Amino acid sequence: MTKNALITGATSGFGAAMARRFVAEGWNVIITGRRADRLAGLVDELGGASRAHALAFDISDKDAMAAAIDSLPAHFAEIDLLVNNAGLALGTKPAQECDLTDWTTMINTNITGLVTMTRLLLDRLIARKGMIVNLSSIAANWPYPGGNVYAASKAFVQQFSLGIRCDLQGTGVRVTSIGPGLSESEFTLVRTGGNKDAYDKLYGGADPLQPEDIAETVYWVASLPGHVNINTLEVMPVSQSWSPFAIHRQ
Ligand code: 8X3
Repeated sequence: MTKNALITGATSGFGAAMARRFVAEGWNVIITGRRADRLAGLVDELGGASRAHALAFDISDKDAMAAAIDSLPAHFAEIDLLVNNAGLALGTKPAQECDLTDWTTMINTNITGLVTMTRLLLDRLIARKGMIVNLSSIAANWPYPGGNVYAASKAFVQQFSLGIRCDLQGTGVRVTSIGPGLSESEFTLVRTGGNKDAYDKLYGGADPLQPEDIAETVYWVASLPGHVNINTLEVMPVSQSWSPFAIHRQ
């Protein structure tokens, strides 16, 4: 029986790469995002309505999300895998210079949107003994300047994943939190407010992770035998590691 994966934030980057990877392996996908035109283009690319179904909504709009899920055609209504990929970072400034609206937007998307989508799909996932893969970040475990609310939101994602694993014990539902490091995608253009120079500088000579690398990781996690649960996983490019603690001296 063909399996269905619902992937949030699938209009670009990790989400679009995951959709391509899962469809290539015979899964059907429900792809979600705000930009309906991009989703429609991806549905076409993935083989049309028999393989992919688009749900366009703003992840901070709970009613729109619930209505979209209720509208799923029978062919896509049973969900074997939820990939909570939608998320964003806004800004790299120190906390004392940050815009509070940016912080609220990150919390609404990275935390509230993710828990809402999870709650809305839990019964369907339990019915299928399915799986949840949440996209966290290395920022969940390793603080860096300017990470502030973004990093904290990703720590929430990681701990929420572990917490719901406890609650779901006995249901057969698997839960994984994946924390990518430096990755080349529109994520950085969003974070820097569209600053292409900052984008080029960040990735220059760094050989960062590509969306296909994370799609491969998610596919691997999802294709392990049903009794195996990867709890948390960090993935970095080889070029990235840690720095010494910062010490401010008088
Ligand atoms: C962001 C990862 O390495 O760009 O989730 O800070 S990194």
